[in-house]
Amino acid sequence: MLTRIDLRGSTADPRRLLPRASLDVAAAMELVRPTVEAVREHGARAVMDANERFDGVRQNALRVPATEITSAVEALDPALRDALLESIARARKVHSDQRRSDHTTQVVPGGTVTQRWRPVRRVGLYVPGGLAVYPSSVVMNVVPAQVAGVASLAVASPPQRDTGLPHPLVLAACGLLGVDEVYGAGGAQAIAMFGHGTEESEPVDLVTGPGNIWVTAAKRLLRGVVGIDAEAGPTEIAILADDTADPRHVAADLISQAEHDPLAASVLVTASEALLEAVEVELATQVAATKHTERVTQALTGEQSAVVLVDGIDQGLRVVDAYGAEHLEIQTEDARAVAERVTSAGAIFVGAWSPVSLGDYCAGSNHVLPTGGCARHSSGLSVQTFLRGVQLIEYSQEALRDVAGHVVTLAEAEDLPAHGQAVSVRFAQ
Ligand code: HSO
Ligand code: ZN
Repeated sequence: MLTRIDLRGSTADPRRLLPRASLDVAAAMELVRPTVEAVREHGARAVMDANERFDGVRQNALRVPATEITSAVEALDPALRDALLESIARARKVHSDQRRSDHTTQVVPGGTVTQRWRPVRRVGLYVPGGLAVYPSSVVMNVVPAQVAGVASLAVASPPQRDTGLPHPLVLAACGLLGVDEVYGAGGAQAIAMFGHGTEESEPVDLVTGPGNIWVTAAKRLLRGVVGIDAEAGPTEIAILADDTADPRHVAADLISQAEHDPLAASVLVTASEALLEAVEVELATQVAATKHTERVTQALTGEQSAVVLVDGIDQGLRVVDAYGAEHLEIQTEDARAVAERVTSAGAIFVGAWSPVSLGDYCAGSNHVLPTGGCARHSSGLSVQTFLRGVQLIEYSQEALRDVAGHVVTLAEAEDLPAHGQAVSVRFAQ
């Protein structure tokens, strides 16, 4: 079912040989530009027009009434309520440990630099609709923002055709988290609403959250007007596995992320032909038995998914580093030691008992992670995403006098003598 890429014996840079879907975000930007412009000019009316066009529902207002959030919480199935509360509690526990404290460095006696961390004031969190419903993404966006101390937080998610409101489970998750500013808005128009603001919603300083290609395109158009966390493309799982891995687990995990989207990527990296054959057998039965067979088959047979055959763990590590997966599972002997050697991945799931779907919901980790190889330079959502660092510089007269000569020398070398003068004037008689 999976395309085979045999890299055994190859010394070439694996990056160009690895599968990856190509998304034409530049073309999408041209298509969403009129929507973004209309929202900038006409505000909420333009958001509602676009919602009507793309989500098929005419709304009277975008903001969800507080009573709707309360009733969504009340209508929650008790088991689902417990599961969401557990997910929230575990995420809070992990994200609380990510908090940063201010730190002052005494550079010299009388000369200090303080690194101060302050939360972004207002953020817009986007929760996608699409093929599934994502209350778990509400948790993953809201918890780090709250832990960081963000004062003002708005959530947007596409309106349902029958109610004009976001999905009840999204509303319920907002209610459980104490979020009361929620909008029924999807796609590019939601991102434009956050970035430009409307008569009913103040513009935000930062937008976070995954979304489809239209959301990504709108984020690119608005970058600069507003801060953007990262571009989250179709989801990806890479599994580095050897003979000790259970083929049933490997197949189930490849399928789990393929279920998100026909464009999702599932990549198995192994030196074991025996494992590869056993996984193929498992895939055949498990794909046939799963609920979303069509979507999963499309994802697994798409150009973005493959089995990559390698010589051993060392080459396997070079391959997974070059790929920079959103999610990487290590299902090998001594998995923790192997995981220690990985340098590029959004999140690493270590050993047989840490599947990606645990991290999607209840590990305590965050599931908003860099895709498309962005793990080579970016991180997943965390408390840090919602903090800004400011440096405070404070020198005494003596401390400045001691270093004045060096400042003047460097300023003159750069042919910026007024820089030097701004120091020496303070000590001129
Ligand atoms: N695997 C997705 C997140 C998710 N899975 C939400 C289920 N619900 C991207 O990390
Ligand atoms: Zn998932």
